[in-house]
Amino acid sequence: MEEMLRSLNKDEILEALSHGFCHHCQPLLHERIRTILLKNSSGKVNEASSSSDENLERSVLVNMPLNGSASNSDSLSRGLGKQCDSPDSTFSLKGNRQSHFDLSLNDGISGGSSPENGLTEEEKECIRYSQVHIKKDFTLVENVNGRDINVLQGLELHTGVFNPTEQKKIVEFIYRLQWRGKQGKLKERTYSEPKKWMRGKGRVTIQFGCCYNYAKDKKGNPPGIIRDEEVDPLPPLFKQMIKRMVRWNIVPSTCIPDSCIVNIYDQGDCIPPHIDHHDFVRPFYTVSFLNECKIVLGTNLQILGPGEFSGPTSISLPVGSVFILNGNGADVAKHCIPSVSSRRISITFRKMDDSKLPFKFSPDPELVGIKPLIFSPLNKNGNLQNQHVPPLNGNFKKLKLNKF
Ligand SMILES: O=C(O)CCC(=O)C(=O)O
Repeated sequence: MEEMLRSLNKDEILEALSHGFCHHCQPLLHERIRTILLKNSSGKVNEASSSSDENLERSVLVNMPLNGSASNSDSLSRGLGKQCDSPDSTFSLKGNRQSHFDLSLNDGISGGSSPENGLTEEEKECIRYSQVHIKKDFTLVENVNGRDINVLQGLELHTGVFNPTEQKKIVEFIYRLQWRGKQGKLKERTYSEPKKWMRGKGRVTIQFGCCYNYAKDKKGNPPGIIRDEEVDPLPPLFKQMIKRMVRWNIVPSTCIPDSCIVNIYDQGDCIPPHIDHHDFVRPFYTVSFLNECKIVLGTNLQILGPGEFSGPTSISLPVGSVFILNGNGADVAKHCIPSVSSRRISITFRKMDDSKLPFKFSPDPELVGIKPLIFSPLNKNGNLQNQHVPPLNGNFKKLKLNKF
């Protein structure tokens, strides 16, 4: 038995031991095993394994290598050989500790972080960014108030933004949050789970930055942001995700999110048809994890039964992708997630309207002034370059990466 366990990696052991456990017990078991493994490997509990508030924060106050610049393959093909300028090369590096929950931009790149591959962090970030694929041409023409319009105008799907290694870190972190919510270690309005466990019952939600009411609550508060309720602030890992999305030109620097909702959908869970409340400005952004699922869209969505919704069109949301809702796609079309066939997690990041900020809210300085990567039209000799797509396994040393 011991021999057999030794032959498995950590994830396989976790999977084998927790298979069949309910969604309450699985994160708890994961957490316990991880703590034992960390204890064994370091002789004492690693800071990332502790579940105290302070250590949870500390474990994610980590140094994300942001001193680089990149382009996705389209802009690289327009601009490869051009200099990449990083206007915020010194942006907000906090602490030096490496952590289990660090998002490192070179994760998953062939050759990993070994120094022999000869790539700088900037070059690795270029490669990662070049792997992001963007789709913006969603079309569904519907007649609205007597006019034919594209009700999906404004939607964008960016795939490959968070790679499998990063997804795993983020999901593990979310399980830890879920566990802490269950233990009553998060603020009361941060964590909520549906009372009844049946198909179409809803989903677990974890809110950061503001308390959002989906429907009139028992105190009579209307739907929207409840300004006098407090929830926990955005965790550092989620801020790292936001920084990446801004740097990679996914999130405009004019609309940097200051709140988010984590949705944990167990099998059968759903979110009914809705248009997001205007207490949040547009655009807003949904990142998907664990399992691909379809988001159903249209001006007229049908409720067929518990968790069963239908509509004129749907878009598949791959894991690691960022789906942007803006324009008609956010405000004319409704959207919903019908009952999922297997567990899925999403994080929807949103910026609050200034006039709806919670009374005790103060902007997070780490999220102020993040700048997107910029590609200047010159190569290292000051000449314009030929346009070509970067060789992903090729020599990125050709790229001259300037820092301010
Ligand atoms: O889970 C998703 O992809 C959608 C979430 C959503 O629509 C919401 O939180 O309002």
